[in-house]
Amino acid sequence: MARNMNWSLAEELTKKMQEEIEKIEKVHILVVGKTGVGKSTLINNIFRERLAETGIGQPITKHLHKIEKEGVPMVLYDTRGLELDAETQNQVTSEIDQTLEGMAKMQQHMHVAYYCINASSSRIEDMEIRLIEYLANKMPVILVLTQSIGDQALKFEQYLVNQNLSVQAIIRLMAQDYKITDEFTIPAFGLKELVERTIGLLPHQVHTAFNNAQQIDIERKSRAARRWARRYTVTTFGVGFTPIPFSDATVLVPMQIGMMAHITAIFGISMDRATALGILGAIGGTGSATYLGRLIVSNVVKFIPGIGSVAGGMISGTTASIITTALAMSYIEVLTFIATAEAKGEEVSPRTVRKLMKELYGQRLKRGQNDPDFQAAMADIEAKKGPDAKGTKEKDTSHGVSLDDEVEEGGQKTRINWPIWSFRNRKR
Ligand SMILES: Nc1nc2c(ncn2[C@@H]2O[C@H](COP(=O)(O)OP(=O)(O)O)[C@@H](O)[C@H]2O)c(=O)[nH]1
Ligand SMILES: [Mg+2]
Repeated sequence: MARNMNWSLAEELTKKMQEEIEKIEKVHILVVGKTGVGKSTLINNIFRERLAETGIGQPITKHLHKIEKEGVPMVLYDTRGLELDAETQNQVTSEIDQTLEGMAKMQQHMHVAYYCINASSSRIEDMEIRLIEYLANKMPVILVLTQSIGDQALKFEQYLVNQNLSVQAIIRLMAQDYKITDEFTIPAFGLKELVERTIGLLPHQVHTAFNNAQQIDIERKSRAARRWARRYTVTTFGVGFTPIPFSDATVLVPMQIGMMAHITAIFGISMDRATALGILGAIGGTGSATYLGRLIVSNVVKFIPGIGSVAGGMISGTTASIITTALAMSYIEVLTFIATAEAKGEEVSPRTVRKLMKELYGQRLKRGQNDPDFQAAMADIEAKKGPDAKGTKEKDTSHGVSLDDEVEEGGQKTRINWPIWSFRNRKR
């Protein structure tokens, strides 16, 4: 089999992944705090890709650095050399003003600021309070107590709560395991709470970007991807899906490539071509699209119980949706596995990915119509078709690819009930 053919399909998949990422509206986050408090450590641990080390850092003003990385739909603004003398503070605030103005011209917003204070310092200077108040007039601010240890940090937090600062939350955390002695290490904590609070404050249109960039709540990434995949199946194979002629099964291939690319973008993971190739290999696609199309019919379909052969030379909508659901959901399981390993700093070989994908996809195909995810999608389709279709149609899914992150599977809202920052004092 021509090896470059394999590569070309893998290349197409990774190219589509990039295109999907580029469609996501970026989230902009400002990280403020004195040198050494732990801003870089926070950034490297909360977001994937160790951004503070590997991202492209670019000075935009004397004290502000912009950190970006291709494939991560986020822009970080990191303060450097922040001292709290009056002069530096004036400089910093005017630099932030200037940056915000520049962003406004490009219809961008600073969505949230993390103001970082080292918890063990146990004090906050007047200058810092002024800086926080200044920021809070421009954007929602979360006060992050870094390197928090024990009662001392707890007391400091209590003290800060009593200060009634204009912040949306105060979060104590340890961004990275902290070794005290050879025998004793304080494990990292608090990052998940920071992720939740942040999402509660972010405007809806950048939830996808933030969820993509964070590496703390993998479950949330997986949920968002599953939600999208389920809707995708419903809208693609729902009302009026016509059976595909046997010979045209190749139409499924570009569709599935597109679907996998979209899932990757929602989930947020960087995938190299070797891994993409492993995944395609696992689903039978180590050849051209035509080859994969034939495989879908001759190999995949025979796995699915109760279908066996392809009746009348056609693949039914049901069969196509079993295949699609199996592919989407097993793919998300594989991404979950990779992301979990990567968050722990472990690498996953393309071989392992290929093996896992093959196993999970095969399991789902064998379950066929008994796969719970397939049944859930079918239930959604029935609900859409039913006589009470009006009642269930409160959400327009006609475009099918909403990136909505708020409606949980099962329909409950998960939005955190956190006070929404009001644009008070905003005169412009
Ligand atoms: N173990 C551990 N060390 C931390 C943490 N936060 C900061 N540090 C340490 O504090 C020092 C300064 O942190 P850094 O992130 O570079 O601070 P920045 O100047 O605000 O970016 C580094 O040596 C870090 O290892 C943390 O959460 N855990
Ligand atoms: Mg730093």
